[in-house]
Amino acid sequence: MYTQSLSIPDAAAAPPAKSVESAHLVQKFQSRIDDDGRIEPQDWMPEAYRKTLVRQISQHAHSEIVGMLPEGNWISRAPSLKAKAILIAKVQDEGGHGLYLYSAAETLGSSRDEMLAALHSGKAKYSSIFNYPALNWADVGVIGWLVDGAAIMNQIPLCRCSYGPYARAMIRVCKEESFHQRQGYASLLTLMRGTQAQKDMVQDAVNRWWWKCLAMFGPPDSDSHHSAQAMKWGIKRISNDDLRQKFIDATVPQAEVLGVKLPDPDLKWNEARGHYDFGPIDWDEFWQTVNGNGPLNKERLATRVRASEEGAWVREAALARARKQAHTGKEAA
Ligand code: BYC
Repeated sequence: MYTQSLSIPDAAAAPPAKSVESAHLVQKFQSRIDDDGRIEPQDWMPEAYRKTLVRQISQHAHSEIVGMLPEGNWISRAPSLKAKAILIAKVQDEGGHGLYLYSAAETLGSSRDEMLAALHSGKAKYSSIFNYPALNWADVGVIGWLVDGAAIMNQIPLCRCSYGPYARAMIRVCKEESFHQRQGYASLLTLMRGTQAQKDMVQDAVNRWWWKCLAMFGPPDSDSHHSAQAMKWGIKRISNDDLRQKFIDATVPQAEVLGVKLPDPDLKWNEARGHYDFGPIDWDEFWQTVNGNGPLNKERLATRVRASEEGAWVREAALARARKQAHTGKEAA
């Protein structure tokens, strides 16, 4: 799907950056974006555009594979065989999203090894939300409903991102995320039809995840240092604050149907704005978590590093087999 990466000229063959980034090329590039065209891997692009995309797409890929961990912990404890099968499929989907996204980032000339090394060393970011624990079975449903729900809200506009491979990868990711969101909601509906203890468990999970999901959309627009340029380049189509508001507006009626209370005393419909007003988000806590000091940052990273080390022999074996096949293929030809 992403073999175009192979046709990217290598650095040695490319003319010096300064002469390449001439006004003419920049103007042609920007006009294509302004006309809602797509930039493809073999097209000329400013170095800063390429770097921004590698940063965002690799962070996104890391979020998918770190995002497998909180739910993955519940596979062995799922309350029924059916619930276990659904959860395994969902966690596997997230791994698949990571693969599409690493592949999309590779078309920009960044290798998967480099991207994973940045994750493992703690240099690269991934979504803040995955540094919180999934404490009970209701958390698994709430992650589907709210975390995947927030993810879709943020990712639907990325299907129109100016960079072709990212936009195309997002189409499939969004279809699968929508399914995840619905299965999470369905699982919560089941619990809400159960005993008082089950209802309390759902409410407790919603109380713990709600504010963290609102922070997933990123800092307020006034503090979002990448937004203006990302919007100009057609990477971001809707701002952090506008997406957050859309998510809240869409989620309040879902919470009413479910029968849970969203933990915000300031949450109320504002007729004049045509939106729900909501209370202040704890941005100090968000930045603490983003900067490595959330409840589970160290544990999540250690788990990924261990998985990578323990899987090294599989990668080595696959490479040895590929080399052997290439060699035998050559002899046969
Ligand atoms: N967590 O200038 P801003 C999923 C960082 S996967 C951590 O607004 P930008 C799922 C930001 O990186 C969900 N860091 O940045 C998976 C920047 O720092 P750097 C992941 C965050 O890029 C499995 C700084 O704050 N989705 O849902 O314009 C199971 C300033 O921010 C966060 C994506 O990755 C955060 N929440 O906007 C279930 C979507 N927010 O890089 C579910 C693609 C901000 O300068 N990414 N930061 O050091 C995006 O749309 C954008 O990158 C963001 C941030 C909206 C996240």
